This record gives sequence, C-alpha cells and structure tokens, in this order.
Amino acid sequence: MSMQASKTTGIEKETLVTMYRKMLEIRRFEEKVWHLFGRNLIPGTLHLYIGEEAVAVGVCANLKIDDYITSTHRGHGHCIAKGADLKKTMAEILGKKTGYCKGKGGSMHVADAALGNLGATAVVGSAIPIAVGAALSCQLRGTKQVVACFFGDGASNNGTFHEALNMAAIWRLPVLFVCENNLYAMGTRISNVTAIENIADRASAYGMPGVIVDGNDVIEVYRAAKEAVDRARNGGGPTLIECKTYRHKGHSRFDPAKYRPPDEVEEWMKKDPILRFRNTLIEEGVLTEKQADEIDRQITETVEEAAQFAVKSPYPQPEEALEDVFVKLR
Ligand SMILES: Cc1ncc(C[n+]2csc(CCOP(=O)(O)OP(=O)(O)O)c2C)c(N)n1
Ligand SMILES: [Mg+2]
Repeated sequence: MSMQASKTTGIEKETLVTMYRKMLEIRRFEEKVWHLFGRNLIPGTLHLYIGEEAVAVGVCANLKIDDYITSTHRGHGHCIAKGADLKKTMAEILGKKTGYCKGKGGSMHVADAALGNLGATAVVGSAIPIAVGAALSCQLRGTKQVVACFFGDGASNNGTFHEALNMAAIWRLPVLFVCENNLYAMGTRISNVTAIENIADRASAYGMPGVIVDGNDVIEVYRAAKEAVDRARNGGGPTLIECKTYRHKGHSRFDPAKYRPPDEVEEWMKKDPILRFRNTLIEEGVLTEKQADEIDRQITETVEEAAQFAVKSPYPQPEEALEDVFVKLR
C-alpha cells in the first residue's frame, strides 16, 4: 500500500468503478469523435473534453437522474457523465435523425430532458442564468432537486456569471457553479484577462462558499461536489467550485494550440486524470490491472458500436426543421 492508501476511504466501490467507467467512456468516445471528424462525417467543429473528464464525472456522480445540468460548447463529457446513451449522443454529433435532438442540435447543443440535461449552448456564459432559473423552479416546486452548472474560466468574466451568482446567493438556490478552469479561453491565457489567481475567490463577493479543487483528481472533485450537493438539497444555497484542469487538445478541432508552452503541456499530460485514477484504484485494491484493462476493452467496443450506429443512421429531412422546437420538462 502506498501513501495514497486512504484516498478512496468512505466511497463505495460501486461508485468508484462507475466513475472510472464514465471517465473512460468520455475519453474513448471523444477519441472516436476526433477520428470521425477526420473522415468528414461531422458538420461544424468540435471542442473536446479530453483531459477534463474528472470534473463532469466527479460532479455528476453526486446527482440523481432528475437533478439538472447545464452545459457548454465543450459538452460531450457533461452529457455522458449525466448518463447519456452513447449511441444517441454520437448520432447527434453526426447530425443524424437518431440523435438526442434528431440531428438538429449537433455537437454543441446536445440536450436530454429525460436525464435532466437542460442542454448545452455555445454562447459562452449563457447557460449560467439558465441554471439559476432551473434552480429557482426546483425551489418553488419544493422538489429537492439540484442543478449543476458547468462553464469555463472564460465564461466567468461574462456579465451573466456575476448576475447569476448574485441572484442564486440572495435566494439561496440549489445550484453548483462548476468552473472548469483550464487556463485558456480559446488562445487567451487566463492571466491576461483575469487579475486574480482563483475564480473561486469571487464566491465570497456574492456570499456563497467557494472551493478550489484539483480538477484532475476525480476523488477530490467528488468529495467537494458531495458537500455542495448536500448543502444545496438541504436549503443551504449555492456553491462555486473551481476545478483546476487542462484540455489535452486545442480549443477546437482546428486549433493546434501553439500558444501553449511545451513544458506546460507536458506537465499537465503527466497529471492525466484517468491514469491517476486508474493507479489509485489499483494501488488501493479496488481493481486489478486485468479488471481495469477489461473495462477499457468493453468500453472501446461499446464506443465502436455507437459509432457504427451513428454512421449508418439517416439524416433528418429539411421539412422536419421546425418540429420539436420546444420540449416539455418534467
Ligand atoms: C458570448 C460569446 N463570446 C465569444 C464566443 C466565442 N468563444 C467560443 S468558446 C470561447 C472560449 C470559452 O472559454 P472558456 O469559458 O474558458 O471555456 P473552454 O473553451 O476553455 O472550455 C469563446 C470566446 C462565444 N461562443 N460566445
Ligand atoms: Mg477555459
């Protein structure tokens, strides 16, 4: 046993293994999506979540099926972490009729009301007030549901962030503001546009707890989110959780990310959240190497099936464009 022997204490084995599966699902899914893009099967562009999997998975592991999430242009991971079907997600990204939004949303607009995924939007910062509105609805209906709102460091400089946090705090709304601080907004380094070191420091200005976590450590994210979810469900109001993380790829499929210093990239690659979690699980006897490999093999196969399903599915017809514009939430 190593120094890390107590890292997983108190977390059920089933939860740990599910989190490992989900992180790998996101990774293998996105590697596949990257490949399919290269075959010209995906319209538009892609913003990959590779490297940030621990954030969505650690947060969503604390959510129930009827809790809500809002997502971003980098949203495939949020969606899968909330329990999305890989076939329907893949089909949506390929613009196919069998996708979550019948192929009319695409990579940046996957939504699934049945799983509480209120949807991704590519307008930076625009989902933050939507999450607050959803949390107000939970409070008014007295349902004990909570909302997790994912957004980036760049979004935290939008007016929407500040207005939304203020409103959530005064009304003590059940919402987790999850900032994925990956150090960049497109090619802009955070230090060029943000005068403070930690986004979480802004929480006190609105009157809510702010916590900083290692966003590449799923267990840390899980524990911080658990505390925030418990507080929100019990009427204690919102929390800002800043997850320090890094995207392995460029901003989008077209960005080679030459603006990042090579040693910085190398440093973060060593902190790969999946490798770290795998090592912890093996060191602490939760999984054997063989079991971890077997999980990976199964997931690779499932992702391949999802890709085949999506590729073979038909496109929607032009006359269907105005159908399903509004969805009824429960
Ligand atoms: C309101 C708005 N402004 C600008 C853009 C262009 N844009 C798309 S993603 C992005 C950067 C977002 O950075 P961040 O919030 O840190 O998220 P990340 O991409 O790092 O996950 C920008 C500026 C946009 N989509 N919407
Ligand atoms: Mg960013």
